[in-house]
Amino acid sequence: MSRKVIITCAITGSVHTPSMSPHLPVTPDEIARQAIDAADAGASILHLHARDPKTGYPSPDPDVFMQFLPKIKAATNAVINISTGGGMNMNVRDRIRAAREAAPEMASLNMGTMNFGLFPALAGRSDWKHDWEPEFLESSRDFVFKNTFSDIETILAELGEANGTRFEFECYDVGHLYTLAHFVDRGLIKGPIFIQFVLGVLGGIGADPDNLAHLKRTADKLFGDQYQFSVLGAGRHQMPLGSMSAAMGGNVRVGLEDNLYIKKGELAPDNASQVRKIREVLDGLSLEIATPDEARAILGLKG
Ligand code: KMH
Ligand code: ZN
Repeated sequence: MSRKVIITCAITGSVHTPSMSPHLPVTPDEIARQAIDAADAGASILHLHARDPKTGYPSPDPDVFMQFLPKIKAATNAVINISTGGGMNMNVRDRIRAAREAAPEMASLNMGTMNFGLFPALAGRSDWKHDWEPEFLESSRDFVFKNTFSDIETILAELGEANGTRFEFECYDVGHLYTLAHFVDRGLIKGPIFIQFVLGVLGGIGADPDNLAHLKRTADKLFGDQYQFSVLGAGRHQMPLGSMSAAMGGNVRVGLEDNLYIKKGELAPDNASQVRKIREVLDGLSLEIATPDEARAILGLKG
């Protein structure tokens, strides 16, 4: 099979707040609708968080996930990827509840503890403005995203070993690749390994081409041909670094979790618009996209 590019779309996340964009999906129906449209546009993996249906506050509640997961599964063949990163005010037990219960083909696994800077609020853009947002953004100044070695072990055991879920290993810095290699050495992680290089989060590696090249060189050294990579560039770095990933032999993640814009100064009307935009780039590079089943084969998913 010639190389196919896997597009992941991260639909809502837990970083952006509803007032930042009226197009950020918040209710279960909105999340389902935008996820289905993103899959129809060519995303083969859907990375999913949940939000409180009334306030838009990030939620770990499996019951909320169950209000949109069945709809997405009924309407698409996309790979479901449930976040275990959760959100700022969740502990790791909360963060893994939904993925434990839903036993998806894929879940995220964040490979280290770090300071995690959220993005500044752009106030006054929508009716979805809620009282919790100013405090949420203020407290993010001291947000330590906790992913200890034992947290990682717990997720590998309770999701991976117990349920056959495989992982999007989110690596925000070079050291996270060495942590990943440590778990591979211990036999707790087996290939094919799917690494999401995350660039441009404040507290992680900066978003520039040289850093991406360094991450890839390091992963080549540590994992040889046992891995696939994808790139998530935060904010305005999404499309440039995604395009660079594709040109370097990698895959791409887009979605409103990572960037609210479709181009400078213009909010993305939905997630599907970002999928279509990266598809145009891939087309221009004569690269084909992977279907969900092709993504399953490439990443060794349980299907
Ligand atoms: N929000 C992204 C920078 C997760 O859900 O596990 C990383 C992320 C974390 O997607
Ligand atoms: Zn996420």
